[in-house]
Order: sequence, then structure tokens, then C-alpha cells
Amino acid sequence: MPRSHPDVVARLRELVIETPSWGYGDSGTRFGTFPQPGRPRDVFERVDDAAEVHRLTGTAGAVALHFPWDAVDDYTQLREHIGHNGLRVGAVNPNLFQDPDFKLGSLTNPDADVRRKAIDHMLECVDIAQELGSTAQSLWLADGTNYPGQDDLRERRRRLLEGLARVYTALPEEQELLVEYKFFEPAFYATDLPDWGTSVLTCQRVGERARVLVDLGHHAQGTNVEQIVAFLADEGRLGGFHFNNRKYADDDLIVGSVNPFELFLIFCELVSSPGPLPRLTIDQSHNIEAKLEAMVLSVVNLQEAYAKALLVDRDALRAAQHAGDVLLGHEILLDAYRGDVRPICAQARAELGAAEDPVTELRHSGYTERIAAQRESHQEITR
Ligand code: RM4
Ligand code: MN
Ligand code: MN
Repeated sequence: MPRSHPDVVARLRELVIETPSWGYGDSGTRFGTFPQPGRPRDVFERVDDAAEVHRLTGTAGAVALHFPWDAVDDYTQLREHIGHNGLRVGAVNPNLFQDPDFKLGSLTNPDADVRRKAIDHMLECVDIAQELGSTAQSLWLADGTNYPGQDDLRERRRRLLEGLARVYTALPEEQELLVEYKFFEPAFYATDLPDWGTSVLTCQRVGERARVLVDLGHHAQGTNVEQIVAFLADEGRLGGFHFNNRKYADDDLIVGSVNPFELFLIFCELVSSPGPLPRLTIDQSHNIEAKLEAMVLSVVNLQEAYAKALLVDRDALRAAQHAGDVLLGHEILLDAYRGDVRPICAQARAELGAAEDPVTELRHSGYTERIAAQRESHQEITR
């Protein structure tokens, strides 16, 4: 039997999406940036924008942070600001890809002093997470080499395992370590954590609370991401997601915009896995579109993909699969995918006190104009 609508609404009400602080600020391509009026000037304003997305969608109750981009002198003040805005802190993301010392790598650098510096930054992030009440370190390792022979691939792997083991020892019980992978960029010959297999092997070596993070933009063309999700979930190593959408590479477009069917199939795998949903974070970089609208639409698209996946008739699906009926299972998925879940999602949002139509409400609310006026007035930030 497919789930009843009240059941879907109840599940939707429990959905939590983390939005990324770094998705609210200025971003661009390698070729240019188009600053938007009212863009936040610091982490406090990024949190304000995250709170507005939550107010409109009812589902974006956590904000993921990136350090040192979000570094402040007083973490108690930041924690309070986040709490007062009705949010909690999501994953803490260390940044091992911008310091010039990390040119040849961070945790895998041939120089022991640089490796030490990378580990120290991760340990600092563990402390920050504790101060903020976060329960995850989310690592994207940009390390890699550009040319064959540039460094020894196996030595780099050992350095990585050693560094992560050191960080893991310092990790308090309540924190998990999420290990993201990406097959290229910024390194173009060999990336030290290129794929989910490498990430899962690394996690197995590091410890139980190390799990893989799947960023939808980090695979080669045509990769079956939902299958990766299924296998990781089956191994108990699916830590979470960085949601975005891509056409060619790590495009960081609005989730569900280019390939909504893939998003639905990923949620089908999540729904069929026992236990709670893993950490669901957005990781996007909006270049030409209005940032807040883009974030709100992303959350709405996630709600809809989840609702559709919940509506799959799982008993009928299993029966079709066991009967070896090639097309019937496919049709059952399509049936759920083609349904219009917008009214159910609107109802869930209304019950959460959010907007039935969040993007339209944002356009009419005056929020964007208000922040543009406040933040563009060149006044010093006083706090
Ligand atoms: C990377 C990766 C990371 C994100 C950075 C900004 O491509 O997706 O998760 O933190 O971009
Ligand atoms: Mn990512
Ligand atoms: Mn990425």
C-alpha cells in the first residue's frame, strides 16, 4: 500500500535540511563574481538569511558552517545568535584548500610541518564544534597531484590515514567525521580522496563514527549516484549529502533543477533504508540567480523529492521485483514520480507555520529589499 497523505505530511514535518553559510555570501566562477545587493557582511548576517529560509520553508532548521570563513572571536555569541534565530548549528567544515601552505596538499603534504598545520586546523574545528554544539566535522580534502610522478600515491594515502587517525582520536563522542570525495578539481591528475570507494575504505580504517558524504556534483558523467547511496547505506557508512545539481562538473546549481529524477531516486534509496535519514546539507554556489530565492527553491525541491519517494508503493515494488517483471517496478517508481506533491508539501509547510508558496512569499515579503537597504548603507556592523 502506498503511504497515506497524512503520513507523508507527518514525515515531511520532521525533515531537516542544513543550509550552508557559504551559500549566502558572494560567490562566482573562476572568471568573475556578480555581487548581489544585501549580501551578508559576516556570519551573523549569513545566519539571519538562513533563518529567513527556514521561516519560509519550515525545513531548513540548521546551518552548516565553514572555517575560517565563519570564524569569530566569541563563539558563545554566535551560538546564541543562531539559537535566537530558531536554528541550530549543522556540520562544521574545516577549510584545507586556501592557505598557500597547502599548495602541495594539506593532510597529505610531503612536508611534515604542513601536515601538522592541517591537523591543527582540524583539531581547532573540533573545539569550535564543541563550543557551538555541532555534532559533525565535514571534511572535503582538496589534496591531490597534477602530474604523474609528482608525489608517491601510496605515501600520500598513508599520510592521510595518519592525519585522520590523529583527528579522530580527539573527536568527542557526539561528533562524527564525514569524509567527502571528489574525482577532480583542484587537482587534475590524482585526487587523494577521488571516489566513494576510497572514502569508505578510509572511514573503515579511521573508526565507526567516520562516514562518507556524497556531494551530488562530485562524480563523473553518468555515474549512478543512487546506487552509491544504496551501497553506502547498506554498509552503515552513509554519513550524509551535499545537495546541488550539475550538468557537466561540480556546477553547484539549484538542487533538483537539472536532474530532478536522479534526486527522486536518491530519496527512494533513503526512504527504503532503515533508521533515520542521514545528514542532509545543501552545498551550492549561486552565481547569477537571486541567492535567497535559490536556497528556498532548493529546499522546496528537496521536500518534493522526499514526498514523492514516500509515495512509492513499496509492497507492490517488491512484489514486481521478486516476480522478475522488468517494467512493472519501473512503472511503480514513475507513478510516484509523476504525482503532484505540491499540495502535500504546502500543507506540511503550513502546519509548520511556514509559507505555502515560499518563493512567492519571499518575493512579496520585502526581506530582500530590507536587507539591501540595511546592509548597503555602509554602516559599521555594531555587535
Ligand atoms: C567543494 C566541496 C566542499 C565545499 C567547497 C566550498 O567543491 O564541495 O564540500 O566545502 O567546495
Ligand atoms: Mn561539497
Ligand atoms: Mn563541490
